[in-house]
Amino acid sequence: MSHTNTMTLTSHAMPRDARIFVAGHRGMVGSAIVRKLASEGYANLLLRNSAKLDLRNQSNVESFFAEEKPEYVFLAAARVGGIIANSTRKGEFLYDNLMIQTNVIHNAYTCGVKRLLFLGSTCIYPKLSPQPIKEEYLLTGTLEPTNDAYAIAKIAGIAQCRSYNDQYGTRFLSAMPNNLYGPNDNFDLTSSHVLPALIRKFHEAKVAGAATVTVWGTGSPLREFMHVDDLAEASLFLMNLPEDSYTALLACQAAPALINVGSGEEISIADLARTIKDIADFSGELVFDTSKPDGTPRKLADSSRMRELGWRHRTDLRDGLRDAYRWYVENSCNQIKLGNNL
Ligand code: GFB
Repeated sequence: MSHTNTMTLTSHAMPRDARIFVAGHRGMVGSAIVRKLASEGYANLLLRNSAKLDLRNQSNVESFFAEEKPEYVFLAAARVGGIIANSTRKGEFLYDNLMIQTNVIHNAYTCGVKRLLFLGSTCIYPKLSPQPIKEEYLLTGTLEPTNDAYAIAKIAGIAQCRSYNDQYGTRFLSAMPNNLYGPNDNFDLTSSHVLPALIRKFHEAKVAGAATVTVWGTGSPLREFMHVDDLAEASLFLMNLPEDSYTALLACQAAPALINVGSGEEISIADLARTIKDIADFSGELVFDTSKPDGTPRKLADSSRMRELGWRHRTDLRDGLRDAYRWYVENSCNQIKLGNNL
């Protein structure tokens, strides 16, 4: 925790009583946004779980917007998952994400939502993009095949926000975070991302007195990680940007209405595994299963636009990993759940 994100303290586009819809509020990202909104005094939050409101259903979403009339929307609902879920369930990742975002973004337009923040991931950028990845590299090369269905859906969402801004004058912004972790992460080993998977694997191996833990792939890919509370803070920061800064982001010629939100904290999968091994106090060995895919070799976001606006992440990776490990141990009995934020 090293600095103050001053702009969040001095200007607020969203009044404290604004009607704010957090789509996907039970997922890791949505729940972090709800915590942050609540801590800042926003009391008029519109929250629906998927049993009450299936965001893939056009008429349900239409009725919800017509009845509740949200003024601001954080679109954190998505079908998400790690490398194996992404590569083996492409139909679900494409269909669910396209349906959710199409319905929410369209109804945000028809109901006159003032600002909408659409969240995706840095896997939307080309597999072999120059590093660090600037927003304008979108659609300049071939996607990583293990997550191309998810990426294509998210790119469609970015295009929808841009197209609606152009044609209808909406003020919708897309933010692309790097690999996130934190409370309410998905710890199911078949569908989770690497960080929660390793936390669970090392903890269970320690408890069982196992000799080894298996890490997928070669361990050489680099990933940039950020605590989800930092993304939640960035999301409010963007939603509360003063009008001129927000307008400049939407109008940015190189990459309109698109901004990266990263920490710059990059680490190889092997080093991540060693760090979590340490934190979990596991004394056995690592085994690399190279029959599993590595995915993209590197995806370090260039987050200089966020920094120029005055935002920086707060949580150092090692501190964040310790917190995430503690959270898992305290919640592991009831938090092993399936991988989606619907
Ligand atoms: O986090 P992860 O599943 O997804 O995997 P991506 C990152 C790297 O960690 C890959 C390795 O090289 C994995 O092979 N890895 C090692 C493991 N051990 C494990 C393990 O036990 N579980 C998992 N899951 N990985 C996803 C995309 O890409 O990242 C999504 O598929 C999204 O679309 C998300 O962008 C943020 O970082 O490769």
